[in-house]
Amino acid sequence: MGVLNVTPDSFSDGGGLFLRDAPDLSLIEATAQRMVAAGAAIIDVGGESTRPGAAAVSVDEELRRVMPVVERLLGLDTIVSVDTCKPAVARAALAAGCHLINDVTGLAEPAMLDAVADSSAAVCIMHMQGEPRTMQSDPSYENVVSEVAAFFVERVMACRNAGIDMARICIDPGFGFGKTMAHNLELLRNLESVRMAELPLVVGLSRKSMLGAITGRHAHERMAASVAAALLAVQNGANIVRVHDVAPTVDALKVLQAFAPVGCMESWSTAGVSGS
Ligand code: 7PJ
Repeated sequence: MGVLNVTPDSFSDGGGLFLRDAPDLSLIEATAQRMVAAGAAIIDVGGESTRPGAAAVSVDEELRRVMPVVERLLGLDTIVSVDTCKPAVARAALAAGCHLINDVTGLAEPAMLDAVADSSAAVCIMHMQGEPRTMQSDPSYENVVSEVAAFFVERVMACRNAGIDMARICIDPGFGFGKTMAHNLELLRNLESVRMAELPLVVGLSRKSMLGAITGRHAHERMAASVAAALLAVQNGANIVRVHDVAPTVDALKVLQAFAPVGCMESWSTAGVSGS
């Protein structure tokens, strides 16, 4: 899953896809096309920064940023994902034909459940403790692994009650979302313990601050650290990795796949490797 931020204030790519306060559609399409050519199967479009302390964005502003991009990307041969927790944005994106709603609040808003249920699209349920503005102030858990696993059970049940079939759901432990370094490490080491049935596990570690804390590097210098983290995530069971640097990640995963024991990466494929 390649990350395509259409925010003027994203911490990891600094709003480079904006032209005088509006999304630069030609540049955005070219960027997405490059990710697809490099092996991304999904492009995740986000119009609201969820980094710790980021300002909230209005519905109108998020629609203005995201919708032209979604419409443009639907012309490409890729799965179009929209990273939003706003029902109005999800409804508009789904009406336009987007394939996946990626909600960092795990469909916390009841209207989000209905928006997804009324479509045939897939959904990614991510775990977060607290809310973006304050989530990193003092995250605390008795047992982060079992609490994240219990959250997935509760949210998947809510989805099913709303009429969203299991086959449409993937889950994500939400690295860095209301989690200390120790919590993130605990989750990564025990990724299989948060798996629920056959649901695909999504992991996003790309350029995150835990990699900055480990390497001492700024967001735009974390590519090698991010590739290493993606490899670890896949080795530990991730089925989808959400990354900014698609080409180097796909190369690393091809090497992992070539050397991995037969059968241990059955649920993993990249467009470049398998053609699927
Ligand atoms: C994630 C996300 C993640 C999913 C962001 C960033 C912050 N969606 N959206 N998983 N992170 N599913 O990219 O650093 O980890 S925004």
